[in-house]
Amino acid sequence: MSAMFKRMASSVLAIAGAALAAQIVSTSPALANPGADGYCTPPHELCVYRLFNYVDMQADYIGTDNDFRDDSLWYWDGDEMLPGAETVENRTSSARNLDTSCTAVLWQFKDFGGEYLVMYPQTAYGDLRQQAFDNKASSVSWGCP
Ligand SMILES: [Ca+2]
Ligand SMILES: [Ca+2]
Repeated sequence: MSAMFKRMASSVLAIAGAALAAQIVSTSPALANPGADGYCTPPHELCVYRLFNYVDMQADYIGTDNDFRDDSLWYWDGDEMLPGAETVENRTSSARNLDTSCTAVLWQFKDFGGEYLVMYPQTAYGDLRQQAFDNKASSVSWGCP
Protein backbone atom coordinates (compact mmCIF):
# COMPACT_ATOMS: atom_id res chain seq x y z
CA MET A 1 0.00 0.00 0.00
CA SER A 2 1.19 3.50 -0.72
CA ALA A 3 0.16 7.11 -0.95
CA MET A 4 -0.70 6.43 -4.57
CA PHE A 5 -3.05 3.65 -3.46
CA LYS A 6 -4.89 6.06 -1.17
CA ARG A 7 -5.56 8.45 -4.02
CA MET A 8 -6.69 5.60 -6.27
CA ALA A 9 -8.92 4.17 -3.55
CA SER A 10 -10.65 7.54 -3.21
CA SER A 11 -11.39 7.58 -6.94
CA VAL A 12 -12.74 4.05 -6.86
CA LEU A 13 -14.97 4.96 -3.94
CA ALA A 14 -16.36 7.99 -5.80
CA ILE A 15 -17.13 5.85 -8.83
CA ALA A 16 -18.76 3.15 -6.69
CA GLY A 17 -20.85 5.80 -4.95
CA ALA A 18 -22.04 7.20 -8.26
CA ALA A 19 -22.98 3.72 -9.47
CA LEU A 20 -24.93 3.09 -6.27
CA ALA A 21 -26.80 6.36 -6.57
CA ALA A 22 -27.70 5.60 -10.19
CA GLN A 23 -28.94 2.08 -9.61
CA ILE A 24 -30.34 2.48 -6.09
CA VAL A 25 -29.09 -0.98 -5.14
CA SER A 26 -29.04 -2.17 -1.57
CA THR A 27 -26.15 -0.97 0.57
CA SER A 28 -23.15 -3.24 0.70
CA PRO A 29 -20.90 -3.39 3.76
CA ALA A 30 -17.98 -4.05 1.43
CA LEU A 31 -18.47 -0.64 -0.15
CA ALA A 32 -19.32 1.27 3.02
CA ASN A 33 -15.71 1.21 4.22
CA PRO A 34 -13.56 -0.32 1.46
CA GLY A 35 -10.52 -2.20 2.65
CA ALA A 36 -11.65 -2.45 6.27
CA ASP A 37 -11.08 -5.77 8.04
CA GLY A 38 -11.40 -4.64 11.66
CA TYR A 39 -7.67 -4.96 12.28
CA CYS A 40 -5.56 -1.85 12.80
CA THR A 41 -2.55 -2.44 10.63
CA PRO A 42 0.49 -0.17 10.25
CA PRO A 43 1.71 1.62 8.24
CA HIS A 44 -1.30 2.88 6.24
CA GLU A 45 -4.42 3.00 8.37
CA LEU A 46 -6.37 5.32 10.60
CA CYS A 47 -7.99 3.47 13.48
CA VAL A 48 -10.86 4.87 15.52
CA TYR A 49 -12.07 3.42 18.81
CA ARG A 50 -15.37 3.57 20.65
CA LEU A 51 -13.80 4.23 24.08
CA PHE A 52 -10.84 6.18 25.42
CA ASN A 53 -7.31 4.71 25.37
CA TYR A 54 -7.79 2.68 22.17
CA VAL A 55 -10.08 -0.02 23.52
CA ASP A 56 -13.50 -1.53 22.88
CA MET A 57 -14.91 -1.68 19.34
CA GLN A 58 -12.89 -0.16 16.53
CA ALA A 59 -12.82 0.60 12.82
CA ASP A 60 -9.92 0.87 10.37
CA TYR A 61 -9.81 3.31 7.47
CA ILE A 62 -7.25 2.95 4.73
CA GLY A 63 -8.78 5.61 2.49
CA THR A 64 -11.15 8.56 2.40
CA ASP A 65 -14.70 7.82 3.59
CA ASN A 66 -17.39 10.48 3.33
CA ASP A 67 -19.96 8.88 5.64
CA PHE A 68 -19.47 6.84 8.81
CA ARG A 69 -23.17 5.98 9.11
CA ASP A 70 -22.75 2.86 6.96
CA ASP A 71 -19.53 1.65 8.61
CA SER A 72 -19.53 -1.05 11.26
CA LEU A 73 -17.60 -0.89 14.48
CA TRP A 74 -15.69 -4.19 14.68
CA TYR A 75 -15.31 -6.35 17.76
CA TRP A 76 -13.20 -9.32 18.86
CA ASP A 77 -15.35 -12.45 19.20
CA GLY A 78 -12.58 -14.55 20.72
CA ASP A 79 -11.21 -15.80 17.40
CA GLU A 80 -11.34 -12.93 14.94
CA MET A 81 -12.57 -9.41 14.31
CA LEU A 82 -16.20 -9.21 13.17
CA PRO A 83 -18.29 -6.23 12.04
CA GLY A 84 -20.95 -5.32 14.60
CA ALA A 85 -24.33 -3.68 14.22
CA GLU A 86 -23.22 -0.41 15.79
CA THR A 87 -21.89 2.18 13.33
CA VAL A 88 -18.88 4.47 13.61
CA GLU A 89 -21.02 7.61 13.33
CA ASN A 90 -20.45 9.93 16.33
CA ARG A 91 -18.90 7.16 18.41
CA THR A 92 -15.14 7.79 18.21
CA SER A 93 -13.50 8.55 21.55
CA SER A 94 -9.86 7.81 20.71
CA ALA A 95 -7.95 7.52 17.43
CA ARG A 96 -4.60 6.61 15.96
CA ASN A 97 -3.14 7.46 12.57
CA LEU A 98 -0.80 4.55 11.87
CA ASP A 99 0.23 5.95 8.48
CA THR A 100 3.87 7.00 8.29
CA SER A 101 3.47 9.66 5.58
CA CYS A 102 -0.20 10.58 5.02
CA THR A 103 -2.32 12.89 7.17
CA ALA A 104 -5.93 12.01 8.04
CA VAL A 105 -8.58 14.61 8.85
CA LEU A 106 -11.62 13.63 10.91
CA TRP A 107 -14.74 15.72 10.23
CA GLN A 108 -17.72 16.52 12.43
CA PHE A 109 -20.26 15.89 9.66
CA LYS A 110 -20.52 13.55 6.70
CA ASP A 111 -19.06 14.79 3.41
CA PHE A 112 -16.23 16.54 5.26
CA GLY A 113 -18.20 19.32 6.96
CA GLY A 114 -18.18 21.20 10.25
CA GLU A 115 -15.34 21.11 12.73
CA TYR A 116 -12.32 18.97 11.95
CA LEU A 117 -9.39 17.32 13.66
CA VAL A 118 -6.08 16.96 11.81
CA MET A 119 -4.24 13.73 12.55
CA TYR A 120 -0.70 13.91 11.28
CA PRO A 121 1.23 10.73 10.44
CA GLN A 122 1.70 8.54 13.51
CA THR A 123 -0.41 10.79 15.73
CA ALA A 124 -2.50 9.26 18.51
CA TYR A 125 -5.17 10.82 20.74
CA GLY A 126 -6.19 8.64 23.68
CA ASP A 127 -8.95 10.97 24.88
CA LEU A 128 -10.67 13.04 22.23
CA ARG A 129 -12.39 15.17 24.87
CA GLN A 130 -9.05 16.98 25.06
CA GLN A 131 -9.36 17.87 21.37
CA ALA A 132 -13.06 18.78 21.83
CA PHE A 133 -13.84 15.98 19.38
CA ASP A 134 -15.30 13.18 21.48
CA ASN A 135 -18.13 11.31 19.69
CA LYS A 136 -18.04 13.79 16.81
CA ALA A 137 -16.30 12.09 13.88
CA SER A 138 -18.59 11.42 10.89
CA SER A 139 -16.21 11.28 7.90
CA VAL A 140 -12.49 11.12 7.15
CA SER A 141 -10.33 12.52 4.38
CA TRP A 142 -6.68 11.82 3.62
CA GLY A 143 -3.88 13.95 2.30
CA CYS A 144 -0.58 12.51 1.12
CA PRO A 145 2.65 14.38 0.32
CA1 LIG B 1 -18.62 4.78 4.97
CA1 LIG C 1 -6.99 -3.22 8.52
